[in-house]
Amino acid sequence: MMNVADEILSGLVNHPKSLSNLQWLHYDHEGSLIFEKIVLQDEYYVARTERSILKSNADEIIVKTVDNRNKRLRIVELGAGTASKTSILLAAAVKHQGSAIDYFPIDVSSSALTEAQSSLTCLVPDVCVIPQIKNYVTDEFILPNFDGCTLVIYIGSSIGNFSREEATRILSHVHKQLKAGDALLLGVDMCQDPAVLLPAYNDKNGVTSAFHLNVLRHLNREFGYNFDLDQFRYKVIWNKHHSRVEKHVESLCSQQVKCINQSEEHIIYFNQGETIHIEDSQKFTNEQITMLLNNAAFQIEHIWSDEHKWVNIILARV
Ligand code: AVJ
Repeated sequence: MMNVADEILSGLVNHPKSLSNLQWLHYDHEGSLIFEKIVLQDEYYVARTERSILKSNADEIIVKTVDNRNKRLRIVELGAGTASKTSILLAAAVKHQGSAIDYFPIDVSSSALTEAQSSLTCLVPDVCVIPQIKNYVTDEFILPNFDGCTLVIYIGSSIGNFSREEATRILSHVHKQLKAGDALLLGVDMCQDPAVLLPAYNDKNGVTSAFHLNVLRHLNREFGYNFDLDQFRYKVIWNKHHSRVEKHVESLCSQQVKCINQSEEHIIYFNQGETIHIEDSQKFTNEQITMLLNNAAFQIEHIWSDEHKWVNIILARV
């Protein structure tokens, strides 16, 4: 297995250049803060829509998840961030169970988890928060034994940031840790008009642009690169064939970027207009998402959606 610095370098010397398999590079402290601003942008319908589906259906989601009233529930969340949407489900779970519940948020950003913990303490005091700072793609998360129902929450359509193989691997790994009766709650963004999709990833305030350019800043700070952020710009493309929004960072001129790592020096050459493919947001059809879940041995039990069918929240069973 390559180490992280080598993976980054190889992504940058490849043609075409791509870091889209290193999603977590977006979520340093700064990036996590910018992401919290993205979800407030008018154009970014994904978070807003998902929140409203959760608000309208939280009780039903919990009732359907815990099919047996005598069973206790615990909730695990992949890529929990600040858990602001999850608080809706946690409140419904506490109400349903009538006692405190354990919540295990997993995220690469320790600052986001700290924020999650302190805001939940105020919002839903009957939740016992047990955070794990982890990259759920590369690291195994281990759960203590539990004689009840485990619900793994994976919302925000983050599954869309991964290739099909990786997405299957992530879901299969979740499946391996669950037992009969446990469930997965998956939030996915569905296929729709590029006229809605493109602005969602290119807001007029430039927040999404800043989010992606911040990856270069992260590389400068942590991995010894010297990207000049003024010489790059953010570019978004709708790839119809793959049904995904592709996010790129484009070089504004022909230039060289240096990387000094463990006293070795590397030079990355950019042509004018050359891009680094930095992130994908896959948009799913019903068939695609069903297949993805089935490939990871999950069965769809129920789907909640919004009036436009933009976002689906899927309860899937082991
Ligand atoms: C992390 C999946 C919620 O792809 O929609 C938002 C990340 N990137 N704007 C998405 C993102 C640019 C986001 N999710």
